[in-house]
Amino acid sequence: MANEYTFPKGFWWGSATSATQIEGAANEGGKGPNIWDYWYKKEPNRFFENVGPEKTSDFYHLYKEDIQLMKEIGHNSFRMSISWSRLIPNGKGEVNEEAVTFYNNVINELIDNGIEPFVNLFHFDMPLKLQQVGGWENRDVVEAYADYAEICFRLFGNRVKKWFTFNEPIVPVEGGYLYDFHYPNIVDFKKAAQVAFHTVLASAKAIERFRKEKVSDGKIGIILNLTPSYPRSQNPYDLKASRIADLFFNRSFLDPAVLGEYPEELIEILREHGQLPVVQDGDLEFIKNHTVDLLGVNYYQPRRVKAKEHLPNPYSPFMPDWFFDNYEMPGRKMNPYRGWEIYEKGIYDIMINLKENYGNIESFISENGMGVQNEERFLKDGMIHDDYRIEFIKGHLQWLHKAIEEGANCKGYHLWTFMDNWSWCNAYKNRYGFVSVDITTQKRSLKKSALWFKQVSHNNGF
Ligand code: BGP
Repeated sequence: MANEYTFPKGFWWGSATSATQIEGAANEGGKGPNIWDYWYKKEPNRFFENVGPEKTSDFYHLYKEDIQLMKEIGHNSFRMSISWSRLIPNGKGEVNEEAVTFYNNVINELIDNGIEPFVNLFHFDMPLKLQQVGGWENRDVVEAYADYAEICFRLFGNRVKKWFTFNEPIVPVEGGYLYDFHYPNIVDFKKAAQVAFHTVLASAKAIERFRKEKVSDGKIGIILNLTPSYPRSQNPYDLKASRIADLFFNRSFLDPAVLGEYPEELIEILREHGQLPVVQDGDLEFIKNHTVDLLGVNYYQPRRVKAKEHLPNPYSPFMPDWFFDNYEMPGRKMNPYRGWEIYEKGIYDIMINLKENYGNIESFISENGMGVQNEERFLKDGMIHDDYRIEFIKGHLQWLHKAIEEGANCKGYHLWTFMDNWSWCNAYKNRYGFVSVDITTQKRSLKKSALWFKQVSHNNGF
């Protein structure tokens, strides 16, 4: 049967993961502690059903088996991250040879199986030793990160051709410094702004090191969670609120990473409210000269926004009068198993925005996915029949296809995620994988969506 939707030749089909969420072996192989290991010990009750990151999906031991499954379900590419504290247990200084062997083995195994490794350097997992000196609040950590990045390029850059400096760098800012859902659980806007700025600078520094290393035919990018922001109405207050949401949650990273400049309006707002971070001479020029080659877009749901109504916001200890409120638009389509909105057209809006306002930078969907609680309820004859996930992916791919037809420079689609895994404070609450994992036995089983995706990848469309 001919495809109704065919994607460009060589489209990247695969899935995304992160080290802390899949590797397990948190206290093995010479790994040093990161903030998740530490915070879990300190406050286990912050984690769903008190489950921490020690074991997760045990990719550290089972990677060979997992890579065979990736191959079986048609992956031509796969995103992983390197755990900074596994490679360099203290964050700086000595490199852990066992980690070098592990990542070499994984990278080689992927390549031997025809799967291109996409490697991300930082997915929320600050080495504890560096957090103890202030983490991203401390400018010295920016240099430590650039050194770590350079070590990775040297060790693996002869085989890895797609690199990413950060995954969703806004999340540690929101979680750790505004809304109290990540360690260090600080609520302080000024610090949040400093952390955000240092992350942008760190990304630029890693790009400088990458270009110096001249990783042949390699590209370096960043992965951002872009949440298109839609106002409740065309009333000027709602419009302004939506612009503020966009400036803070999308453009604060997107503009410097791709265009090399912060939006003027964002700087003005920060200045007006006395929240500008400390910036040293030359920093802005440095950022300007080190923009990304490639952009990963994580898209889960849009942001619906209304003007601030001065009501206490139960979700947020951070709520200055000049910010915005989230708006629960009546009639929006919801994922009944996770509670997030499903708005497939958002993916199209993002791509068209990149095409029109960001030089049509080369991009791909680096995460998109549907979390489901108690997914065992869909188990039938030994397989999870996740038809809802197939519909979810299809709906997004249709809009992505339309954007590509209209000229968007999108090169691939990675699902979040390959296999059910541990997720930050939610632990195993929401399942997202193509592959289900029994967390007691570690047995893997393909879900129905995995078999469907295999066809999609094989036919380069559906
Ligand atoms: C993204 C992160 C992933 C993953 C996903 C699902 O923002 O990049 O690491 O956690 O969200 O999150 P959750 O399991 O909390 O629904």
